[in-house]
Amino acid sequence: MSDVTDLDDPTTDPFDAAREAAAYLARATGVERHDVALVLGSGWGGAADLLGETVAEIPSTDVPGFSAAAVVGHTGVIRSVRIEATGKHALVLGSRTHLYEGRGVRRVVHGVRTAAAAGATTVVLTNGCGGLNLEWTPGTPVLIRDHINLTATSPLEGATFVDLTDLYSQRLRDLAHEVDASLGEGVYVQFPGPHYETPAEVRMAGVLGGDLVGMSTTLEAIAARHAGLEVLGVSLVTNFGAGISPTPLAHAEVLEAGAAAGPRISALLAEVIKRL
Ligand code: 8IG
Repeated sequence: MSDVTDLDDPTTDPFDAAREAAAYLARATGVERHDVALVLGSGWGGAADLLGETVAEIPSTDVPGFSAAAVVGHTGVIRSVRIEATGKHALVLGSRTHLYEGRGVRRVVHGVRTAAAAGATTVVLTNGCGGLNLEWTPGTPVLIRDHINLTATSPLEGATFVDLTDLYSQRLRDLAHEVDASLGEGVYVQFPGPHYETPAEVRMAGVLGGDLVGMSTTLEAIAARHAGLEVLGVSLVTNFGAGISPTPLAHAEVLEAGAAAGPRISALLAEVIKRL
């Protein structure tokens, strides 16, 4: 019999797969409905610890359609957290599938679609990225105001025309600014990766109107909007984009900057989610 959650099978409906995954999570967590979803990127691993009580932890590989975490510093665990202040339930996706893993765009957005099928109306997409602004030293969180998708692909299939004006909710950005008025905002440019940019490509991103360069988020944001979710995007600038600073990029410095920023971004996430 065919597996309705096999995202590699072109006859699989990815929304059926997401519903299956959501049903699995409801059973495994005992939480019927999750209100908000959080996707944790590079440097954000510990940032969900202040949200509230962890009700359940599920290895993502147990959930239909999910694949193992591929990046050091990302954890392949899905957590159900009860938010202390509101009694709402958050689904915390500790890892994501990146486009550069080559498993297809359906897998990249499966987490977001699963969150929507689980009842979420809001998704907070976080990432670690390179910054073009010299004022954003490594460890600075920045709100995503808009994006430029340079992956040459879309999570949507067929004649699915979705309006992406205000993709990154003004309401949620205002709310984040209530928590931390000093937060900057920027345009996130997604490159396919897995290599970092050349200095010329970083300059190009700037000429195009970009402020942040990374390898995730835009495809998930598009899928989230299509699924009816309100989107908040927050980047942690973990390094200057190539050519912006004279120091070469290393994954170790990415992890270091993330760790140093921990307390600020943890409090930021917790306070924003309390206000949803
Ligand atoms: I962390 O400088 C992190 N992720 N594309 N460029 C791109 N992705 C990143 C970078 C960066 N830093």
